[in-house]
Amino acid sequence: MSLSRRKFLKGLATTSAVSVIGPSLLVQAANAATEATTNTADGIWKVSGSHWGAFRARIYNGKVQEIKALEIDKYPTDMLKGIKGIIYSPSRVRYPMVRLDWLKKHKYSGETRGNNRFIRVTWDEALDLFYQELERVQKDYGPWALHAGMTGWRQTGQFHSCTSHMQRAVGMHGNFMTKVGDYSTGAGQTVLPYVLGSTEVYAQATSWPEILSNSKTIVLWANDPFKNTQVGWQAETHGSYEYYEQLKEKVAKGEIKVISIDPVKSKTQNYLNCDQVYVNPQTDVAFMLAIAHTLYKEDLYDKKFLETYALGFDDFLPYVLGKAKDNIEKTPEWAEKICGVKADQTRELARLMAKDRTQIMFGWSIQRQQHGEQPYWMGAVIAAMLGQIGLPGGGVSYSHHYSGVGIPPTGAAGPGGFPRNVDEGQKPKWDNDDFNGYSKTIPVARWLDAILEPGKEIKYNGSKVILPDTKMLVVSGCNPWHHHQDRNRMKKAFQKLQTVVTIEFAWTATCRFSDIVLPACTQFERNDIDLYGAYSASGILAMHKLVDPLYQSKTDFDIFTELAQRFDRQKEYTRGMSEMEWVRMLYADCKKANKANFPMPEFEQFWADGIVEFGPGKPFIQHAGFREDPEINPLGTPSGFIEIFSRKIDRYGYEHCQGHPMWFEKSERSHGGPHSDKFPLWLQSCHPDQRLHSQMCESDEYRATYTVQGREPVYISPEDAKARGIKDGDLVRVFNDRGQLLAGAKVSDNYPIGVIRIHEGAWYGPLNEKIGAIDTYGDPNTVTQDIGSSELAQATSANTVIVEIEKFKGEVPPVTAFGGPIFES
Ligand code: PGD
Ligand code: PGD
Ligand code: 6MO
Repeated sequence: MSLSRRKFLKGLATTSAVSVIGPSLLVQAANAATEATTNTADGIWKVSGSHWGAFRARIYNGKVQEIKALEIDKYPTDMLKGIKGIIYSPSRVRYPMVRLDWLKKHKYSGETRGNNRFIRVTWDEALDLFYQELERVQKDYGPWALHAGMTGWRQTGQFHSCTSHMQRAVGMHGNFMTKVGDYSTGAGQTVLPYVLGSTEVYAQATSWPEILSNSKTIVLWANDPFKNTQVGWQAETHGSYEYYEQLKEKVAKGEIKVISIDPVKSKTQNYLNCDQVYVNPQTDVAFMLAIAHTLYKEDLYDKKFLETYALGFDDFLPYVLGKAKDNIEKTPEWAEKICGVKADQTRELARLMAKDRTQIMFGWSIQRQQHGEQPYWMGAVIAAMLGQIGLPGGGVSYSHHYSGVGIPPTGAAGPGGFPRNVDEGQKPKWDNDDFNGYSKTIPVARWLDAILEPGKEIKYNGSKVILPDTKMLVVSGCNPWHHHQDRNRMKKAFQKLQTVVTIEFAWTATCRFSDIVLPACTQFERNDIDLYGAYSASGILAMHKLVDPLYQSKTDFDIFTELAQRFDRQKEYTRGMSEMEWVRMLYADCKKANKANFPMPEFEQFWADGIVEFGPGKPFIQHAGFREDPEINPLGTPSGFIEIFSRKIDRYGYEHCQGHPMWFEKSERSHGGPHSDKFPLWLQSCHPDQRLHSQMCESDEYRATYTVQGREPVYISPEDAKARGIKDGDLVRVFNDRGQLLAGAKVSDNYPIGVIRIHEGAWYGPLNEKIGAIDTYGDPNTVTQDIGSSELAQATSANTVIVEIEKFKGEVPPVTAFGGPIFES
């Protein structure tokens, strides 16, 4: 196998005239050696992978000098240029650090938390303190007082997946509060199981070849896949871009019509040169109801499909016709006043979708808003009315912009990972599961409420949650001072916490607001193994250590081995195995699982080659089985059918998520919505084109390619800029009643009046720790709103936020976000 594979790679290397799909985004795949580790005159080349792409790195003089895309990645991203800057960032956490005031002055008082004054301690001192704090909290309070349940975009690699290491080790010491759901798809993954029977957001969707040969219309609803498939949850190889290229050709030839329903001209729209339907932000449900109204009134809906595959259309219809609930008929004219889409255009779109094969593809941003459950539910209703669910190139999907979804899947098994939990039969040192009446698990985005309002009872997904009185936080593999909303509210909450421990390699704002910071190394300083292609399971990649851990950093595995040693659980934690023994075992288990269908070489061969490819996948059509026979292949909903009306949700009796999808006004909204007279601009905090959240923001040189006067860009329409006397390149202040931030104006025709954008993940750099202090770099979460989507999902509502913007006047403060802590000794 390996010989033929090598030949194949050599062939690629000599004919590497790969297609390039946009000079600003993609760099040409590199000619490179074909072995995982190759010695050349100017250094050693090693194979590895990352969220940003699989690559080869040249190491010379003990330093990573160069990164080139791996040959299998034909559409590498520009972000590969930022990787070196992560390793050698001036913002690296170099040593174990402890907050000065916490250590020396008033321990457990958070008054000055965030002042960034730290002192260096030894590893032993830091780990002793960490251990003592775990002991104290379990002894004085109980498991409810410890929150170690947060997760996030840990770097790639199945063995070193760092949150698993933290949770296994801390879990061997004692129990802790944990979370359900995530920030990405909280509202969607909660409502869709009631409607379509699975989360859908983390499900395989119809393969692109099927779509390209069957769809006549593709509706990208709040979806920018060309931007967002640049990064993946596992080692990314950008297989989807081949299909985007084909789609672009078909759009140019008029064979497929693509419509982007988005207030902004997205990167995908610009790339495909496709149509756009502009919709006022946060108003899509009104628009969708009007589409449903047209489909019904013009008899364009599929009655037979509804009868055979769906339940509850009759319960929903009176609402559309104005005969129930608010008694307003959801005509296109009614919707126009809310969503800004002309009534005739709504009718045209409805007719177009009903005319021929139509695939609706949702992005996720639209459900990270107040009542974010509604657009997804309503999207499923429209798709059911169109009657194409289960057909190739028809129906609705919620994941086509994510991690290899849509690339024909091979069905091969990927390697397993390091266990997150304690092993069966093992007990934690503090074997106490008494949560004192508090809930053990809370909806992910409500952890700050728990600190601020302990004991509060909230409604959640048909049950009640009692928020635990959090005293201590342990953070690894996520960055809450990026991912959570409303920084000033966070500051208030963090003043109440007793102890915050963060394990990190980058001195993020989360480190700044911690008490103990332990320096982890990056993924480039350890050996690992990963699946590549994610949902397509295209193959397995070796992740070779490029350089030894820098400064005093250690792998998370080593850090938690040493912590576990302090309560005599070292052996249980490691199972007596080293890093490479684990990597070998994960490979061996995977080889065994794939034995019948995907023969894999011995480990040594794999490690030397750097890659195992599983070959091309097979086409997949979402919900085809259900369409073929809904009795034999029912959906996972209570009835087994598509639930346009959910009795279960209806019975919960919630105000903002009732028995069928509905339009609800938002707490704040631009374009004539609530409070828009005071703050007229909608701030969207979409996912960055040149980062993964906050990761790579620390890559100084790469950051300098997009910043404006050293600040995060805020994109604004020419009209809004002109009205405020703002020019491209100006320093501006973005503000509302919750906070204020500095950013650099980028005036762009892609934005309509009333809409501005700052990409999420811009590092928070407050002028000081005081509540209200200006953020000097441009983190949008300085001004976002921290409320739950509804009683159903309680998910983040990051996109329900309005602001004002002005040219910055006065003395310009320096950017405080980068470069690490203030050393006191
Ligand atoms: P990252 O920046 O990826 O963000 O939030 P998340 O917290 O996942 O943070 C990962 C952190 O883990 C980084 O600081 C990185 O250095 C660290 N890390 C990575 N690998 C390792 C490792 O191996 N060891 C250790 N010790 N540390 C490591 C993402 C979240 O943000 C998500 S998924 C979404 S969808 C949300 N999106 C938005 C949004 O659209 N708008 C706003 N306003 N806010 C959002 N927040 C959410
Ligand atoms: P966004 O870019 O935030 O992406 O994927 P998600 O789909 O959430 O938003 C997509 C589009 O939605 C934008 O064009 C925006 O204008 C539009 N939109 C927002 N609100 C509305 C609305 O109310 N109505 C309509 N019609 N459109 C709206 C995020 C996904 O991306 C996630 S969760 C993660 S964790 C990954 N993160 C990254 C990343 O950080 N960087 C990159 N490059 N890629 C990623 N991919 C993943
Ligand atoms: Mo996400």
